[in-house]
Amino acid sequence: MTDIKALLQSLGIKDVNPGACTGRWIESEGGKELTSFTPIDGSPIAKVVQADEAAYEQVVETAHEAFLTWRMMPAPKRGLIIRELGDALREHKEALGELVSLEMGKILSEGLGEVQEMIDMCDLAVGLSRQLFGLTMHSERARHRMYEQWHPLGIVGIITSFNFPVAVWAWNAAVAAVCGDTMVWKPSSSTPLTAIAVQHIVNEIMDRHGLTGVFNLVIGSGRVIGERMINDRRIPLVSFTGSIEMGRHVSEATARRLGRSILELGGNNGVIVMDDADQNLALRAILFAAAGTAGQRCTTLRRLFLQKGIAAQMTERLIKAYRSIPIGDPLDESTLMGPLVDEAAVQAYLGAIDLIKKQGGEILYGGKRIDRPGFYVEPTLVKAHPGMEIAREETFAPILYIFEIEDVEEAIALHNSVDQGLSSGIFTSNLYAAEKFLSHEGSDCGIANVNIGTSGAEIGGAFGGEKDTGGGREAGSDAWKAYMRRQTCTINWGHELPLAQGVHFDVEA
Ligand code: UN1
Repeated sequence: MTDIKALLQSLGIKDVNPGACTGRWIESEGGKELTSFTPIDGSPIAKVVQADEAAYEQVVETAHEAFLTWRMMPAPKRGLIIRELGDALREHKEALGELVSLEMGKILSEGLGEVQEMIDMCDLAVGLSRQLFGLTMHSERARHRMYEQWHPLGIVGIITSFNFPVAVWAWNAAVAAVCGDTMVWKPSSSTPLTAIAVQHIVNEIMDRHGLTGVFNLVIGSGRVIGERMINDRRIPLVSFTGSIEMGRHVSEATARRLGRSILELGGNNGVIVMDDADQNLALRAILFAAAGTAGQRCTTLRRLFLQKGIAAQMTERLIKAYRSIPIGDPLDESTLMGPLVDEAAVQAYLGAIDLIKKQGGEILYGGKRIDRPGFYVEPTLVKAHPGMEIAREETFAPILYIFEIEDVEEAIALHNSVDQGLSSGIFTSNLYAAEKFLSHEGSDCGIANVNIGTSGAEIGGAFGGEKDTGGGREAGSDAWKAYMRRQTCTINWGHELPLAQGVHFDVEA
């Protein structure tokens, strides 16, 4: 059994913690207290005094001041600081991973995996710090040189969700930092303690270098602090992870002031299993993608399309496997499915189950709350039909809708018929089906996999989705470009002034 007190202490967390930090912790006299509860049994862990107006102002002012010096440090030197952050995260991996499990409820192996994802991001950002490349172009004018370069942008607002309370911060923070930006992080009010723990780790490194204001934290409600951030002209970019509804609001607010946003919103991810698939492989992938993290990933598998030749057999095997998923305390090593995050999540699950029944879905397995303290529900399998409205929505819980399909064409059409477009997969050994799925006639998602489930993406690729998922990209590939401003430069090193497009404008001068 974990000694919670010792764990919290080792990460710098007190009974009551200030909710704002620039490197120095800021007390908020007018701040309301927020209690963090563990979903394991619903008991309180520790408290945070949320940032008040004055604290928010101080944080943004400091982040702006810090930007003016941070951007002057050469990018590879900024990379060295992120290398130290990666090292510190390696040291704290066990404790921080455990805190993620305690505060958010995912199983320990996934909590540790999340910290690993942060470490991987730091490594990627270190390499990136020497690769913030721009292109050169051939100018159409003689003795002209044309190229583009990337400059730091300013303050990045990072608004994260409870389900990946630390990894998604790292996707943004590690990249933003090497790009020369400073940042203000508003974590989910359900997971303030993991954010405080990360801030303590960051502070130690920045202290060593005599730096403040690069990595900043403000804990407060979306209605107060989130609203301030998205409307704040001093924050040129807001990276938001959360619901489609909130994302639309963030997009509108930032667009109104011609700011930028990176949106990582809801998914309604699907997997197609063809008759020729390796069924064992498919089964394992489906289980992790649908029941892993108790269905609370934006990449969670929610819709399964089984080709008719294997549909009955696969469904039977799934029901059998669902029966044997060990559910319980996420810190217990034998557990594979922990609780939902809170009571509201349980109510949303129960509400969806009601609608499933009303809309003609058949519950094949699960559908009930588990009778124990905390927020546990049964992973649920539903025999669904295409007319079911509820299957078009993202319910953040372990509910998997199963559809039977004739062929790959029908499967892709059904798969693409929802509003969201995050992650997708097909299981097949047929080249035609696999390539069709990956082609522009295929999956309309930001992520498309063959013989792999929908969740558990590596950080090396750009992460994000299309349609109502918001279009943002984070983490690897060239996602860094969103955190910088592009400048196109043309230099005339000759003694003539030719104009582009062959225009003449000759005046005696
Ligand atoms: C999320 O659920 O918001 O691909 C992010 C995955 C993880 C990230 C999920 N690497 O499932």
